[in-house]
Amino acid sequence: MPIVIDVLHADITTLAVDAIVNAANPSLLGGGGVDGAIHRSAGPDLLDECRRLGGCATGDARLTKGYRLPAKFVIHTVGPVWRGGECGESRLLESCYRRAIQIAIDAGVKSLAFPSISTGIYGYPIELASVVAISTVRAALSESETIREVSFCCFSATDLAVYRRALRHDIP
Ligand code: AR6
Repeated sequence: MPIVIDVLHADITTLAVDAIVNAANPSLLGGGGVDGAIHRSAGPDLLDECRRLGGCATGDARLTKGYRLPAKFVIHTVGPVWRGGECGESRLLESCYRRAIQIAIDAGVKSLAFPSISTGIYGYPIELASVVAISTVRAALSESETIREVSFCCFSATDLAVYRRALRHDIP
């Protein structure tokens, strides 16, 4: 069966997929942006589980349950702060997508949704980040026999247009 890669305009906390990815910070104790929205929707048990994880390095990821979210799991990853592009940002962003896919495979996830990691508060230009996101996910999926659908969940119409363009230009 072919793997579906799609782009959505939605609030990621509303998606009834097996796992959603959170753009977290190294403490894993919540924050603004999509992280704040996920913690608000999941409820306080998510914060309790995150506390027990003891943080996460930039470029790495951790699995928790989804609690009150429609998604069964949350995969928390820590994207790089954009510092101009010469500080290993693209390598770290690739690592976020690769680690999240690996954790999803290990958890038996079939459907997975990503926000646009690092492109909000962390300032990574979305035109560059979307290309990294799509090409890394496509490459990582070639090693998966479980994942059937990956969605890139865009929070604004402008972001959606950028991702659609990047998806068209990426050569499978
Ligand atoms: N659904 C989908 N996408 C969303 C949502 C949502 N509900 N809310 C925001 N976005 P950001 P970062 C988009 O700032 O840049 C937190 O404080 C948003 O429009 O959430 O990785 C963490 O604790 C943007 O396109 O994450 C860290 O400290 C994308 O999600 C820091 O922010 C990512 O924006 C991480 O910054």
